[in-house]
Amino acid sequence: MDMVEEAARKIETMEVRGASRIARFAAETLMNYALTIRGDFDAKMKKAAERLLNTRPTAVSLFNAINFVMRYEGKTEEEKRESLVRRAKEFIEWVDTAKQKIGEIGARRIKKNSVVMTHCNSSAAIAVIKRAFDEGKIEEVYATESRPRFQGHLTAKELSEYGIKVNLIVDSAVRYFIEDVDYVVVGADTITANGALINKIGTSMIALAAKEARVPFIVAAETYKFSPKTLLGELVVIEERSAEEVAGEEIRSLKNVRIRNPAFDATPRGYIDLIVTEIGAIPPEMAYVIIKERLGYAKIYDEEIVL
Ligand code: RUB
Repeated sequence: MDMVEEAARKIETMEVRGASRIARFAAETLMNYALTIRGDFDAKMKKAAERLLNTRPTAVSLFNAINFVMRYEGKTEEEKRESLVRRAKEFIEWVDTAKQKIGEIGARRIKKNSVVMTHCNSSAAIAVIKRAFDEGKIEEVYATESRPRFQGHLTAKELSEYGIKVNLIVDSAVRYFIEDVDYVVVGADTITANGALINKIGTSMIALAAKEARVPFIVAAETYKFSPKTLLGELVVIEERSAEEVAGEEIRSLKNVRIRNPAFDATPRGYIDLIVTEIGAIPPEMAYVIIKERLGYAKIYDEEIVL
């Protein structure tokens, strides 16, 4: 369990972060753990899966990854192990190929000489930007710093190393610059059955500014970011992280001050022009179809519920 505990802590402390990376890492961890254990396979795997699932609550990619891997089959322990490893590899392959496809499809929606704004650090959004840049369509990018964890710095670094000109701005400067922007492209932690987007805190404010300025708002999201749970009426849990991420002791200890630090927010579907998935660019209204046809929600919930 040491291996699982160590992995869980890496997710909790955000050493491994971003919805896609977390999902891939969880699948990889379950696979490696399955290869090391002997005896009591189902119970040990279930415990490991639960530990990983309880690390961060918002990104449904983690739930989808774990459910995908844990639907292994087999009678003997060896058969189960083989099946689990196969499924984990299949999920990892899904993650890796989806990104490239999203880049290709998303880039087609970007016109020449475009300025793109992005928020936080999304591997899917970056795939679109890089591909559009390869096709000579990107003039420059506005990247928000994304307080309090400054994931925007990672984005600025990655794009800069790729040769893309980046304007790094504070989150509150979004509306100031939105008139200079042709598209907003962001990633997703979860997309609900009714087409709402759950992503890094501040995303919904950017969507508001984009709508006001008539700037297309594009979401880059693999199909494993869609939430089968929301179809059954479950609400997405928004993670609230510690006050220490926001302010130092001097401020935290003030008598009448309470620091709030939600890590994500919800953008209603009316603010979203397009969701670029690996199987096509769709309107948010099609979220239900993705959940039904791609994720097999009935299977997960009726017969094969794992967790
Ligand atoms: C990361 C974040 C990203 C999405 C999508 O939040 O909100 O926009 O996870 O990323 P955190 P990707 O840093 O708190 O994990 O497209 O890479 O899955």
